[in-house]
Amino acid sequence: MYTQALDQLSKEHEHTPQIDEGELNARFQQRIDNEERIEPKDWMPDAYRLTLIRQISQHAHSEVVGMLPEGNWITRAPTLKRKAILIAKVQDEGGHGAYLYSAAETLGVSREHLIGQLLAGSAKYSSIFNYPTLTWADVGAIGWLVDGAAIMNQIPLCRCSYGPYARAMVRICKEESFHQRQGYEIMITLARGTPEQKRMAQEALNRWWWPALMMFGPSDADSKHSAQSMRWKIKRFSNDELRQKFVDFTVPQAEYLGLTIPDPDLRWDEETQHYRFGEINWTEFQEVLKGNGPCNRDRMAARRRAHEEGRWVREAAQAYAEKQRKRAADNSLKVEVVS
Ligand code: FAQ
Repeated sequence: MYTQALDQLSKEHEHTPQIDEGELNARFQQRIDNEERIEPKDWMPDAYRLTLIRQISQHAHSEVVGMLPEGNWITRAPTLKRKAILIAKVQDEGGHGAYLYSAAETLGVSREHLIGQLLAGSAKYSSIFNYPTLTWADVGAIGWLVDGAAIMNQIPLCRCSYGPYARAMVRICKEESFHQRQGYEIMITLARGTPEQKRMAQEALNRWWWPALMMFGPSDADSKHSAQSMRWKIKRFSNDELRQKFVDFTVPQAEYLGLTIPDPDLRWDEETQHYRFGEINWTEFQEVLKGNGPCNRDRMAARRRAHEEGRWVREAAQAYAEKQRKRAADNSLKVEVVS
């Protein structure tokens, strides 16, 4: 489908080699400012391409590594219905990874290369997936808070300037929205259950609240990519803006559950009409990014093992595709000979 993309700037570039890089950059920025979508075959600055490859591949890795914390509970889900829902959710996350790797491939990088970077430990994925799921309530808290934070960050990505990424996000956001509701429904059930179930829900909120706020990335003052990504309309809101929206949206939900957000500094500010919240532990965030979170090593070991165990499936699929290709080639030869 991408081969049909309009290719105005590239064509102009081909036929009028006198257009210099500065002029191409200016025209590119003009297209962005006019809210035009950039498509794979369009001319784009190298830095724009690299920024997208970085962000989309980190996003894809996050979806795939993100299958692990909840996958841990599939065999122990409390009922058959919960198990079926959880299997479907975890499978959706794998699907999101697949669309996102495809979106990254439209920028001229192979999926094998990106997955190789993840397995070699040189690629980032979201900090949130380096925390453990100790009880069933963590599955509820992940759906409510982690998918909730993911939606807050990803709805604006549906308007990202790069077409394939924006289009992938539309379906992903619909599915994340279902995930968020199923998580909140688990939390409602636990919060209205026995005192022990309510305690489990509170403890899960205590564990996931701060890591969920960290998902939005460093504060605006420390976010090295935000300014440029916002000029290119890859990002539509800054990290702090989205984090604030998430807090404003989620605090009333916690109140409805009768649970307490683990932040003594949290308070409603009449003047700004926003919740004020305490200082995030940025040292913990940096440590998780460096690979020193509670589960970084386990997550990487699990991905590497899964990659090795899936090798025969990839090889079998390739061998089958090759067989089909040969058969199609032989058949078209026979048709030529007969005619
Ligand atoms: N964890 O300058 P910025 C999900 C890195 S999907 C790890 O602010 P940027 C679904 C950042 O990459 C969750 N690294 O960067 C699900 C950069 O590193 P680099 C993932 C982080 O790109 C739910 C450096 O710090 N979502 O949850 C984090 O402008 C449930 C400087 O940061 C996405 O990926 C972090 N939290 O903004 C699945 C959404 N934050 O490359 C299963 C798309 C920052 O310089 C179960 N991505 N870093 O080495 C984005 O919106 C952006 O990339 C941000 C970061 C907002 C994450």
